[in-house]
Amino acid sequence: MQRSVTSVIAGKPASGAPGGTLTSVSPADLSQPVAQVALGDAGTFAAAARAARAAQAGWADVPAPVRGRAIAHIGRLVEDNAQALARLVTREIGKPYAEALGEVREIVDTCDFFLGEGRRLYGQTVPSEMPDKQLFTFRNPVGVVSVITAGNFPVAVPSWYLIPALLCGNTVVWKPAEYAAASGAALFELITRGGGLPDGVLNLVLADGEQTFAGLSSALAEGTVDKIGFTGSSAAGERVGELAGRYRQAACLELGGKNPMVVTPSADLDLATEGALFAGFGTAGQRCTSLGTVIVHESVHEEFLARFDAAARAAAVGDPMGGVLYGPMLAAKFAERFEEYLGWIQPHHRVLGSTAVGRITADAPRQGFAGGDPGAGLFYHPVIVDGVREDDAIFMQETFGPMVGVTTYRDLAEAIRLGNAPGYGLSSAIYTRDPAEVFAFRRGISAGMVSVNNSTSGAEAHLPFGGNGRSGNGARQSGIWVLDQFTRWQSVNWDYSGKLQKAQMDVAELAGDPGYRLD
Ligand code: UN1
Repeated sequence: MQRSVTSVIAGKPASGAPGGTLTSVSPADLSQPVAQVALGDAGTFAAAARAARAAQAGWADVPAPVRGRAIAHIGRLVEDNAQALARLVTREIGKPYAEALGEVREIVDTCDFFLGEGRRLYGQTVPSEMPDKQLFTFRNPVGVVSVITAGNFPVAVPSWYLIPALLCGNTVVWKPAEYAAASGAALFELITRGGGLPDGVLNLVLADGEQTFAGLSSALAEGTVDKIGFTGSSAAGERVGELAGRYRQAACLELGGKNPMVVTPSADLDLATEGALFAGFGTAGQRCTSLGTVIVHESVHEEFLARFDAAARAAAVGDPMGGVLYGPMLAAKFAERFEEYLGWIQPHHRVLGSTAVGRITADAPRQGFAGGDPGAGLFYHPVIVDGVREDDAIFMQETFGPMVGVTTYRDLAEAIRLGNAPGYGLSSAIYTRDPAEVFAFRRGISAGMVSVNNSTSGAEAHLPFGGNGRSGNGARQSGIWVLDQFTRWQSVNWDYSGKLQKAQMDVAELAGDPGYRLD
């Protein structure tokens, strides 16, 4: 079945396609269209921001517990449509079905967390330094939030923004990845219908990156966007952050990663191998939390490498509707970029993990490929690149795709230094049985997220999620922490003494006896 999807502004599907049309195709079989996408342009984005602005005051007036109930209904509707949504995600971006179901689960988890927040959204009562005066804090919605998301998690990661932003009383313009437009449009329907959202509270813009940037620029100039949430590449995020800064805004940036995994001499090597396999090659290495480089102690390097190689060779790659470790690349542009990363392999590297390097085809087959003709889709061999050095591009840059570098270390300080060297700071992992190593690693690693004896990927939906350095600007999503992204604190002081009491000046001081000493 082929769908038609378009932008939706103030509850109305946009007519025409000022940004052109595209056909989203299944990356597992490029001959299978998934959706016809009518793209908007900068004007579409700006119009959506105006609609969101017009709806914002009304939405903020809806009591927070009522908004929380809307989130509850959204969660139930997503749950009741979980299989259909997961199937669509698998068809559109090639994520294995079991993972797609997990992704949908992450939306439900997010709704479960925030439905109760509608009855909290706590402020504080704070004592005053003067009598007959009381201090308070309130959380106010920021206003209009513009959310721009990637397509590797086409529904879960958007929900991390949309659900708390709406709960807090903001209205939203959401621009999903255009190559995952059908999944985005499906989530949009589930949220607006499930929540019974008034028109304009959530608006959908389907557009390419440049038109979105232009539309965002003009919306900021018009004053119709108050907050930006962006998940995508570090390069694009830097542009968005710079633009936001011109309007005195701090965007919530969730960018790339070069996530290290340290394997120490005391590590359970079977567990570390399993973790590295899932972290490096799950989702075809296309998570921002995917494993970048294994930093393994030189004493266990050969043994770990042999196990990791064997596990990668044995892993099922193929049809994402089957029980595979990974399927195809998300879309053609990711396959093209991955080919560039493969070009970074150098003669000093030892390449392992599969029967060939590059695209899986009849001429470069993968032993045990799980599916029909691999050439029909964008399937790539897993690549383990041993012997990466600090000045290698493969060591320094994110290589979005099924590629993992391996290097060695002598002492933990060196492992931590290597883990931090690329300058990202999203996720990290250490495999060890030594608690002292766990805490030294936690303290030294620059990452926002640390896994102990676990994969770099697969964070739970209610812990702070986000990174430092090239991975972001320190913003955190998820759980209670994201509330600071979508609300602004307002402090109130209320003096009912009937006179002007001046802070810091009209404050009583009790006279103590500072000279007193015990005998
Ligand atoms: C991403 O790739 O942008 O922690 C998000 C994880 C997932 C989310 C990844 N829960 O791997």
